[in-house]
Amino acid sequence: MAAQAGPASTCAELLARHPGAWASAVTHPFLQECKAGTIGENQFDAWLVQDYFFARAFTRFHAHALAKAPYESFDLLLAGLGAMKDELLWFQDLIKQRGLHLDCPAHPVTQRYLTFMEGASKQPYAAHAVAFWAIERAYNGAWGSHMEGMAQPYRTYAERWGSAGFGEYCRGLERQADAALQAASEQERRQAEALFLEVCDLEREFWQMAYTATTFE
Ligand code: HMH
Repeated sequence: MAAQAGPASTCAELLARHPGAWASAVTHPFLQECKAGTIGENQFDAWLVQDYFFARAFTRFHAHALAKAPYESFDLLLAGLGAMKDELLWFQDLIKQRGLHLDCPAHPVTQRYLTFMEGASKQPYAAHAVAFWAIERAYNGAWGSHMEGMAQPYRTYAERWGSAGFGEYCRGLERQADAALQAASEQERRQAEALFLEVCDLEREFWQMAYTATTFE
């Protein structure tokens, strides 16, 4: 694709323009070590608890998106919200099974992600919808591309975001983000591109945070 002046006008164009930023969001030694089965329990547990904090805030971000979305997107977004109920219960069960406590604070990286989502929730819909797609698509890419041959129990966990069904959901999010970008002003598209790049950074930092966790209780 030829480089164009002005901000990207589709999600595919965002991915094509920023391959390095995207790659760093979806590939990390954390994922490779889950695949090999060599990830430390502390590292995995740190990810699990911090991602539960993330998922709680993402549910609010999702609800804010629903509140702004065109009616044509309700079916997709309501199905997604229903799946969040299941996801939050999944986190709670796994945290209990692994004997983890939730009385720790959100890590500064998680906190930055939570603040980012609060801010993005107040942006025009096109930017919010692009951030939403990027967040879900990042996990689909990250877990999905490492899932083949992944050691258990991580393989089962990876299914949550790496499955064909989740991939289909991400394509739905992409379609509705593209529709919003079509209708957006240049200024809004610029905001969308900036949020996309922030998601890439935050995803990379989130993996790194879990990977470098040395103690967790
Ligand atoms: C950090 N990014 C992070 N956690 C998640 N659960 C997702 C994306 C997908 O919802």
